[in-house]
Amino acid sequence: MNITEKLIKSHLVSGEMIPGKEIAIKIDQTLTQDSTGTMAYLQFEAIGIPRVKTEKSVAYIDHNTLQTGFENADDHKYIQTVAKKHGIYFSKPGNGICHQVHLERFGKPGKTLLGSDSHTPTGGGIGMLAIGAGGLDVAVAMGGGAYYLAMPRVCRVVLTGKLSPWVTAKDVILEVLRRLSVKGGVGKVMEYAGEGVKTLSVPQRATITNMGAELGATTSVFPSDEVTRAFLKAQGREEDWIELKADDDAIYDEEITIALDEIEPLVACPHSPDNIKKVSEIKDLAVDQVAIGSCTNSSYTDMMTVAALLKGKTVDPNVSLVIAPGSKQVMNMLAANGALADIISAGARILECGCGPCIGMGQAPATNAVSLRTINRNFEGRSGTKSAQVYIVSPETAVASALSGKLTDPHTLGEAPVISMPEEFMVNDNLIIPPAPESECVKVVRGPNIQPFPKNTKVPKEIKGGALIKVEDNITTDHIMPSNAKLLPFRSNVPYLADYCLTPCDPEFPARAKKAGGGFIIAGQNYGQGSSREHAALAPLQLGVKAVIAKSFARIHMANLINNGILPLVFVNEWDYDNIKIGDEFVIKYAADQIKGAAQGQIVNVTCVKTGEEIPTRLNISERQRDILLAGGLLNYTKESNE
Ligand code: MIC
Ligand code: SF4
Repeated sequence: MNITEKLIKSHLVSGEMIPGKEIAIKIDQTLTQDSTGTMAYLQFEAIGIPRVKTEKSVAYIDHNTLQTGFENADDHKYIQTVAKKHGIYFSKPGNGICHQVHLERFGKPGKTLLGSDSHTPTGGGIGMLAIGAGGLDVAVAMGGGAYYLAMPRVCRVVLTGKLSPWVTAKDVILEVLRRLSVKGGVGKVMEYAGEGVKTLSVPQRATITNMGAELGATTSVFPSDEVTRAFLKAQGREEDWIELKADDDAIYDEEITIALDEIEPLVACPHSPDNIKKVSEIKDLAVDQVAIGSCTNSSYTDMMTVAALLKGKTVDPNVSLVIAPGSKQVMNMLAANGALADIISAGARILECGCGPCIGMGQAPATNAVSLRTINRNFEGRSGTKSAQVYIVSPETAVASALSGKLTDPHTLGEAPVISMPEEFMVNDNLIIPPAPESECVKVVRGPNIQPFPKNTKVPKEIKGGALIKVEDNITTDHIMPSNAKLLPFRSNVPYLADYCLTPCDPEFPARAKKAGGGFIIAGQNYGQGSSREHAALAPLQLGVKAVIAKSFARIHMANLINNGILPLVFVNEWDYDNIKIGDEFVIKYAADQIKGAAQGQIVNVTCVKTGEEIPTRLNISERQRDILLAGGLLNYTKESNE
């Protein structure tokens, strides 16, 4: 067996391990972050299980730590108290980005991790089966329920040779994205193998598995070997290590080979992580801002490299360099060994350990500005400035460019510094609060920002509505439910957020949807790529959206739609997409029967009210998902099953 099969087999609860078929796996660990966490815990409370049944569940506060008003602080209080009551560890604001901290302090090779954040696969860097999901799926997993997914195909990514100086793990994953695109990983686990693996440290591996999310992959995984062991040992948790490797005769569904020594510094150009060029190809691109950090590139070794490159130099006068170390552990170590002073002296602006600019929480670039970032997604507008041009680069390229004022290949800096992994990390978990031993005495604090979330009802006889909006290919959840410093504080207030739903595509959409009393969204390929935010399903639900008809869907978003009782219909004939106009009225007759038939592979017909013509669609669902849709969502379904 390959590693993926081993991990799945040891956690399999039901289903057959045949690619594409639905399987259910037991979840050992969960993580949430604040922006998806409030909803996940409200849903967990609605399920009504008193204490989590996982081995370890952790609630992180990392996305919105600006606290520009009471809203956010209220959310944090709610999460802290709800976590304490229900058996969940709480990582306080300032302790760092969930994926970085989880890797450092909690992740264990051989375990499963379900996180309400699309970059949860970061844990694959230490041999976990780490998957991103919607908040409701995580809530169910916290309650001891299995996680359902389509058995992935496994793509073996053979790494040969070793990276040349100045070439980084970021360039490796950008090369994979160049080859496979943002749709290239859909339905797959990317399993890394080959002699190149042992040349990569855990943080490098984690950079690669983190950005597997940008391929649309279910997850990515590395073997757990001596490198993993050394990392865990340095974190004071060698006992958490187990070896994990593929059998010699393991079979894979696909294979690609990446020669590490042939890769050059790469850059993802606006506005997609797969729009890849060589750094050396782009000449004279003046840079206004450089942001180093995010869950992809904020490890101790990343930051030490940055410090070594900045030491004794000065940031270009036209560049604002902002740096957010990924965790308190990293920041603490940089402070203790003097590297932080080198960074500060060079003129960098130090931000709190958290997501920050990556999710548009501050540091929005100027109009038309060029911003180089070490983040993982550069979707239009995500930085907080629609006209900004965001390029994704490695920390090395980021520093070289911050010093010169234009996009610069780091080779120009001379000899590359050699940064080794520390033998001991500074371990101090004083920002992690364990849960209360007894739940009864803890009172959950709910401020006024905690609003009820929309709930769906059983599927009606007929589903009727008009085409409310028509959008193109690769629409991201940042389009569907934008996130920025103004909106992030309202993640526990769906009625408020709904007024911003899909506004980057069409500012009139929320008003139109409300006026019509709901309807249908018409979309192109890969609809809902990017974040796991369930709000991209909840806000449409709030506006009365009953179905999305698209050419294809991204995995997590499709699951979120189903979990909230919204039909994700796929056009059988792509030309039907071309013919639909905003305002066209549709009806899905005998909705329940058609949904039942869809689980058997039958077509779902959407009838055009005016012409009577039928648009054939598919609803690619399992029998369980059929029952979820019939019940009007996972929450109703879970309650019904518990009755
Ligand atoms: C992101 O990178 O887009 C986020 C913000 O971390 C999201 C979660 C969210 O929308 O809150 C993700 O990746 O799932
Ligand atoms: Fe945070 Fe950015 Fe990572 Fe999302 S991608 S978890 S916003 S750092």
